[in-house]
Amino acid sequence: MKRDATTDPSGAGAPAGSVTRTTCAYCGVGCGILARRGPDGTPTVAGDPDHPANFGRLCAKGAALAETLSLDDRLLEPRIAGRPAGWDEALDLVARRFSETIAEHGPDAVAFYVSGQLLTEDYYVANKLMKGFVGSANIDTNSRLCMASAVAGHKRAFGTDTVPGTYEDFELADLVVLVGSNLAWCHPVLHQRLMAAKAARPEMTVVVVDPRRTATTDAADVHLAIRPGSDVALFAGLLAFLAETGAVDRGFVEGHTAGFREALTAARAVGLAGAAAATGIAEAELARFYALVARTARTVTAFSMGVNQAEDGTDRVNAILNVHLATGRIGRPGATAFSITGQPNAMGGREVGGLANQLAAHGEFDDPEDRARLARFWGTDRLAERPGPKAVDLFRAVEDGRIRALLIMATNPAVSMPDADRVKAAIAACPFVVVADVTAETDTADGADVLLPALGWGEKDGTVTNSERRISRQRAFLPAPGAARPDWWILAEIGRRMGFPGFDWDGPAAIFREHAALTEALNAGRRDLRLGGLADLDRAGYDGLEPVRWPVPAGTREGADRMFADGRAFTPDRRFRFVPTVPIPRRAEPGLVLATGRVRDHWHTMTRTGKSARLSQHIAEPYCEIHPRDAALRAIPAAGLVEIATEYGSAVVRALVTPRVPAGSVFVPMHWTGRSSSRGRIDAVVAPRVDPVSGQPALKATVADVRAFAVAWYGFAVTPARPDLAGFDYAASARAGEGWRIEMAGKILPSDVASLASACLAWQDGAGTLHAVSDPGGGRHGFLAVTADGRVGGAMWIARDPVAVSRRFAVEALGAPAADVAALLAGRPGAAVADGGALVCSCLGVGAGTIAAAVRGGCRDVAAVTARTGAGGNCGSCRSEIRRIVDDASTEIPA
Ligand SMILES: Nc1nc2c(c(=O)[nH]1)N[C@H]1C(S)=C(S)[C@@H](COP(=O)(O)OP(=O)(O)OC[C@H]3O[C@@H](n4cnc5c(=O)[nH]c(N)nc54)[C@H](O)[C@@H]3O)O[C@H]1N2
Ligand SMILES: Nc1nc2c(c(=O)[nH]1)N[C@H]1C(S)=C(S)[C@@H](COP(=O)(O)OP(=O)(O)OC[C@H]3O[C@@H](n4cnc5c(=O)[nH]c(N)nc54)[C@H](O)[C@@H]3O)O[C@H]1N2
Ligand code: SF4
Ligand SMILES: [Mo]
Repeated sequence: MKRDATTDPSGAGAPAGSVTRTTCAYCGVGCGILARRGPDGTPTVAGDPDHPANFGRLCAKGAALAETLSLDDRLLEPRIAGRPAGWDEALDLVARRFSETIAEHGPDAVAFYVSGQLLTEDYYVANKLMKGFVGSANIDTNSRLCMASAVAGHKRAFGTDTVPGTYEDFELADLVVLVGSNLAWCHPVLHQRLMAAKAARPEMTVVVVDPRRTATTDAADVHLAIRPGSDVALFAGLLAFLAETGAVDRGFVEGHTAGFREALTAARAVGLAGAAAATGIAEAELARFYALVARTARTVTAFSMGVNQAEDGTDRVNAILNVHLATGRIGRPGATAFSITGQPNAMGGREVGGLANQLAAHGEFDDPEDRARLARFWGTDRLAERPGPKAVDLFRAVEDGRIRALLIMATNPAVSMPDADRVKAAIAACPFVVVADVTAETDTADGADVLLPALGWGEKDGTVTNSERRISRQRAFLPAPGAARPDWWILAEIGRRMGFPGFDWDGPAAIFREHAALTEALNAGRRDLRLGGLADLDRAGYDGLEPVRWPVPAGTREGADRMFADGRAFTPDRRFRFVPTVPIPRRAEPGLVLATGRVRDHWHTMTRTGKSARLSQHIAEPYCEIHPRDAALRAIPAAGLVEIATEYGSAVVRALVTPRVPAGSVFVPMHWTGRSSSRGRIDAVVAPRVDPVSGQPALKATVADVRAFAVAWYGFAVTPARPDLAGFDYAASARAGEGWRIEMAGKILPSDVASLASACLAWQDGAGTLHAVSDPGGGRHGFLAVTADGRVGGAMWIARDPVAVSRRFAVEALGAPAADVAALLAGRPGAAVADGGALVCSCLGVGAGTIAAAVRGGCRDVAAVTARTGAGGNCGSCRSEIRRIVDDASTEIPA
């Protein structure tokens, strides 16, 4: 995609023809990327074969990064109350309002809400400004919604927030247990590494613990479809089983841990029978899993949001860690517990103290030595003395006026916070809100007084830390667009203009050096987070920094491998701690348990992946997976609409009736916003209940009322421009080619259907021909706009039932010559044209129809389909979907 570099203050980015080594913008796997600029400057990306996270692999999202770099929706200048402003005016206003608010109401009246998508250097400055100089700990981050339970669990067991293992451990293990993780969709390259290791050593076993069938369970040997919320019981039962069967490593427990007896007592109260009752897994099957764990020394237990995002999330983490401590499976090759981080820099944010209850460099509020050293290092007498409010409480404080000036950076809480309508209202009512973002229009930016344009991926420069503690450089290769500036610069300017010392760095290298030096000043001889070996990197050294895993103490450059190999934790007595965990009883409320999460090709609130037509084709609409039994009970038809409601709010999404989700619960993705849908913002429904230890919201366990959303008509359109979705009872839009595809539905069909279609297609009379067809009963209508030069300028279909039009065919028709008007009006390819069907392989653009045709043509397994069609040949995250098509079709194939 071509970019306009006319207003670049810092040069033109990397020169045409150059290759820049950088790191992916998305998940915590932290893949290395080679960004090339073509002869005309057009960027393309490829996996970096030398990066130790991915060795050249990329998933569909990473591979499509170049498609998300257009500037059309970017925020390119500061805005005050909606009008463009200069940086000086905007920053002076922000600094003045923050200072006035502090003078009038105290430091706790201002707050920052930041993000694991900031670079470590940005994050460091945000935390220094708030905790060090404003003098409040009113800074929390979207990592509260993501990693907080893992952090709290690590600290309870290890005394520090340390991920002990490495990606290599996944490859060395004989048993990998994935808990509450849809690795195949959410961390595809790590999943691919795991699958490659398993293919090389078929004796390796992969077990997935997830109430739902997913692409990850499809690729596993064993799927333990536990009842939602029964993870503590599962792992407590396992601990009791290990003790009963003599599988406990006595030497390790006695020599290196404390609290085993209490944890075992709690676990025995659950036992095998209790675990079976709680999880809904038969005792015999559970015992088989337990025995497998008991006899497999090289076991990795990796966990993600199905564990962390729960009211007992921290206990779930410790229930898992207890099992690893009991067996001494920590810090050994192929034997570790492993928290998989979500965002590209969830880990880096933790290192600089981005959470309201942490100090920089893993320092603790309740440790006077930490506070004294930190205050000395920063040269401040205003260091915050106690933890600040965690995300949900922070927005409560905004709501009730305790917080009166708020800066939101690199996160979209009006969409991603639970009880999102309330959060959106709190932001709207706050006297002064600053939003720093790359996107001009977001649901959060709607409530801002000042918008500040940030540099995005490919433009900004700094470091990120991935799930295995590996620090990698993100490097700029694109010019800074418009007036956009780096996040660290925005924060440092605010600090300077508020009159604080120590905010005058000349670039991210200087900030990194300060951060590295601080880890040493705080932690040498006390904790493991040490970067002293990198504290003297000059500009060239920083620019050339190779991926390195912390700790990197002073005097070294090599970086570390796995942690805790010496069997010593960072608790006061250097012993690991067991934590007794007690399952919480199930809620006895009527309704279905709503779990929320992710889809393969979209990232969060879609401000970036939503720009790629390719990524938008896999799943183009918000949906609700619901079991056939629950759908039948509620008279919800396949592909009909459902309304999901709680006391907090409601949402309307498409029904996906499938036995892949268990009866009694539903699954809805978190990605749709007030911009991409009329009513698909699911966090409006989600309860703001939190884990009492970590403050992390239980985003996977809201009990909701789910019912059919009856409509009189359904519509589907492909259009060159996105229509306003606000007027529809239901609507969702997605990029398609150079235009848009829109799903619609309504309670009342307007009597003038043609006007509805013209409005939707933005059809100008005289611009060409608008063909129309209706069936005699009047239920089905097709409209086809053909431009003066004979191309499809848009099309729309309306029916009383969900529109049976080939989406792929319609999308591909947009802008193409309108050869077969009858076929186009029918919304189906003519007999001679094969329908590619729903997109399965985003990397190579292969649809379900093509794959099914290959299977009919004799391909009997995934490898054969890949050889014939290319599908699954790149990132591989669609292989389990291909396998499903092969399995489904194979029964139809004559032998
Ligand atoms: N494609 C894509 N990848 C991403 C992201 C994205 O937006 N899109 N975001 C990134 C981020 S920030 C994060 S945090 C990660 C999240 O990565 P994951 O945690 O893997 O993804 P989720 O879909 O949130 O949830 C994982 C699984 O938890 C299961 N689950 C629900 N309730 C329970 C339960 O009670 N117990 C257990 N054991 N499991 C349960 C759900 O069925 C779901 O399959 O993904 C990262 N990668
Ligand atoms: N129901 C439900 N809700 C959830 C979750 C769930 O599973 N279920 N998951 C939770 C989790 S784990 C997470 S991590 C959050 C994610 O939720 P958010 O952080 O709210 O989601 P994003 O869309 O990633 O928001 C990032 C914002 O920063 C902007 N941006 C991108 N790059 C930059 C940059 O370099 N600088 C600046 N200043 N801005 C930038 C983007 O345009 C976007 O507006 O959602 C949480 N919410
Ligand atoms: S797995 Fe995909 S999204 Fe995650 S870092 Fe690698 S390429 Fe990026
Ligand atoms: Mo996350």
